[in-house]
Amino acid sequence: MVRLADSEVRTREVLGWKGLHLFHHPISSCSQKVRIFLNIKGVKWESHIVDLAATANMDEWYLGINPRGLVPALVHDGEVHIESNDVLLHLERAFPQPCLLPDDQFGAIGKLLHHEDELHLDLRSLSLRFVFNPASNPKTPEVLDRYARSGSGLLNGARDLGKEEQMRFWRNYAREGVTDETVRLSVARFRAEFDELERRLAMQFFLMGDSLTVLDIAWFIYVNRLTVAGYPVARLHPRLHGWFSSLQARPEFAAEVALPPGLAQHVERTRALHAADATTLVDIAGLGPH
Ligand SMILES: N[C@@H](CCC(=O)N[C@@H](CS)C(=O)NCC(=O)O)C(=O)O
Repeated sequence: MVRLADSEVRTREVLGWKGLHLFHHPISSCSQKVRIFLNIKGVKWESHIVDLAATANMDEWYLGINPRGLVPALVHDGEVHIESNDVLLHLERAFPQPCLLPDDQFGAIGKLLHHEDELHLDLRSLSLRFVFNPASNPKTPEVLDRYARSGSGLLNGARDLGKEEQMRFWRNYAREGVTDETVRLSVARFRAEFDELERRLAMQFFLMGDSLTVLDIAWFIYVNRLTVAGYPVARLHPRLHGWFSSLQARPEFAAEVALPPGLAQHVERTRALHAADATTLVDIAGLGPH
């Protein structure tokens, strides 16, 4: 579990905060995951939006809460928890009802969540190219330098490799954007995972059996983002699509993934431009019907 030692929280004021405070962003997939979880648990929390487009996550103040500069981050009665899956594990302990992580599935779900987290940079690459498609890169060299210099760079007393991974990702993105080769690799990784989920759903209604668990919430978010990016989930993984649609019909899920109208239009425009020169996700990854 990634809980910061109090001495590592440089934005000291949050140590005195009572209750649940979530630092998040409406469109961030990991934030959506935690918000759906909180909706299902029915607990009250206070919202602190971190403006990712304005790179507020790379400011000294926020790095004093999450030294990796990522959302979400949770402050619970003055304790700082980062990494969305660890936040969920903490919340499950604090609010056990309704149960989303049965004791007898703790190990298996933990492993599968770790697996999901490993695909996060693939999700980000595909989102950048096919969903956000920014006109210019908000992570300018100045912002990245500030990010590198700010914050402790330490987590639980050790040099934080997580921040270094973020630096590598953004420096690479500044150099070459998201290349076709990256698209192909990332899509192939998702396709393999989705095939595995499709197999699971042949035998059961939810990913771990007959009850909804945190694993369904985690993968729902990824399937949602890939669908928005243009991945043909319904055609390639019909059972996964059915599972996704049934979750999407629930208000606790739907409310958190609804695209703001401005972004929905932007995605449509991007899709039309890509379709015109045969550079949609389906075109590049070779997923078209042959
Ligand atoms: N492994 C992390 C990943 C968090 C992450 O990458 N969050 C994204 C939003 S979904 C973020 O904060 N990106 C920072 C940025 O865009 O600069 C977690 O699960 O919390």
